[in-house]
Amino acid sequence: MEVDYEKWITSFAQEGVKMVVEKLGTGLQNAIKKLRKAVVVDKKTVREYLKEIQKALLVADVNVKLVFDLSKSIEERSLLEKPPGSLSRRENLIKITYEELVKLLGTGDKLKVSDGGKILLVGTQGSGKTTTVAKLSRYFQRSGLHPRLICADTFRPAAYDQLNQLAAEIDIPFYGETNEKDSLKIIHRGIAHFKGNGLIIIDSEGRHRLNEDLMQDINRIHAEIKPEKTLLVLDGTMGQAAGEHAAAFQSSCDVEGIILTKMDGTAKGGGALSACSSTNAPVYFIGVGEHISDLEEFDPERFVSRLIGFGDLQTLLEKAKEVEFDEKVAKRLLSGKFDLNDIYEQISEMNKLGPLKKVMELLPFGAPVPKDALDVQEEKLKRFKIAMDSMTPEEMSNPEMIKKSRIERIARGSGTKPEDVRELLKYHKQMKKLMKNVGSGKKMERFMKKLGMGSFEGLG
Ligand SMILES: Nc1nc2c(ncn2[C@@H]2O[C@H](COP(=O)(O)OP(=O)(O)OP(=O)(O)O)[C@@H](O)[C@H]2O)c(=O)[nH]1
Ligand SMILES: [Mg+2]
Repeated sequence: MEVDYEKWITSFAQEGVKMVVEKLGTGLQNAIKKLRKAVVVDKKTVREYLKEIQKALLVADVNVKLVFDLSKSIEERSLLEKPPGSLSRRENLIKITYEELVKLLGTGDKLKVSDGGKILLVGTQGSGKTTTVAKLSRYFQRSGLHPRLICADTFRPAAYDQLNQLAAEIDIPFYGETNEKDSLKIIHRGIAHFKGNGLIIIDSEGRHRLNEDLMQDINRIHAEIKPEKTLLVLDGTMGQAAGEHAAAFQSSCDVEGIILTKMDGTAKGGGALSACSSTNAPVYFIGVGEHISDLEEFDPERFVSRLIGFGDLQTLLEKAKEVEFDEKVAKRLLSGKFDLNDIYEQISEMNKLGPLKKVMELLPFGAPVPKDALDVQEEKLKRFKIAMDSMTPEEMSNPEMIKKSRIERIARGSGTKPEDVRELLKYHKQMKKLMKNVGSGKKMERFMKKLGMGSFEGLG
């Protein structure tokens, strides 16, 4: 079944990054629309599609080299990789585009910091550091940490008042000095003042990458203070220059993460992509307004989904994922093993894929599933999982060794009943038998062919 890409031009975009999504997104979505209309997907179509993608990225201020690297890897992958499962070449091309864009933006992991640590914010003049220090401190405060702010900007006279005022607004301890010119001294005294309590967030003064003195100064601060995290605050409206700026900060103070600001304004988003690629650091947050609450956690997958049109992209990705899951099960079958680890994985996977029946439909065996295997309720499966959490690795891979005393220990340890454990063991036995039977049937053969795994000789 073909996906209706036209539906992709949606208005689901969240207020915050609407502009970016509109500007960068429209071009990408148009490329996809054209791809959909193409009669055949041959080399020429792929090349034209890539040209459209390049154009969209360039218009959105993505760095030229990056654009070419990106489209090259999309092209290479689309030529090399066989579309997974029932995905068409067209769909696979879009899936690859999505994946390459996500890869560029980082892992999607959350920023990890704790009380007792220090965060240093660096960035160019007016990029939004001071505002972001306040936003971040509120964010951390809400997640149960105890932020403390230090103003280390001795350059702009109003800097002290600006942060002091913001800190007072959200009731967060603040340290700053108005008569000291050496920012390093202020930081040291600030740290002493807070006696190592809480999470210290340091606001530094704005720097231009071409101003050697200032860059050396931030390098000195970074080297001496040794913050747990150094975050680069980058103006999202910056465009092509963002990459160079980010690289300059990277070389002077090991940027470990990026916060993109002003994503609510005229940002085209391309600068962000360029900056990420030149620092190799992930974007953790985006600023979407001037208020303290205008900070969002950044999720690359969601962001790129929005860029290239959410809607059916999700369906498409799930379609590919289901196949990955099928493949895993099939490989286990080929190896002749099927133990509790597989059941555990199936249950965990189910949360993502929906109810058991659906998972069963995906599995290669189709019809001959015993009714009571299908009727195992999700509630029960949850208990199975809890019971398995109390098993040793040996028990998980050799369920046959689990006899009476082990059953009792597992039930006690997991707070389940011995009947649950026994039922789980029975379920495993049933499934294993089923797998074995189906593993040698015609259906399996067809399934393996579908996966491009060829024959499966050697399976008993
Ligand atoms: N619309 C919008 N404005 C922002 C955002 N973040 C910061 N600003 C505005 O950008 C301007 C500069 O912000 P600051 O936080 O003072 O920037 P800075 O990096 O500390 O500036 P210097 O200390 O002079 O280097 C202010 O007017 C902020 O209100 C954002 O996410 N969206
Ligand atoms: Mg400032």
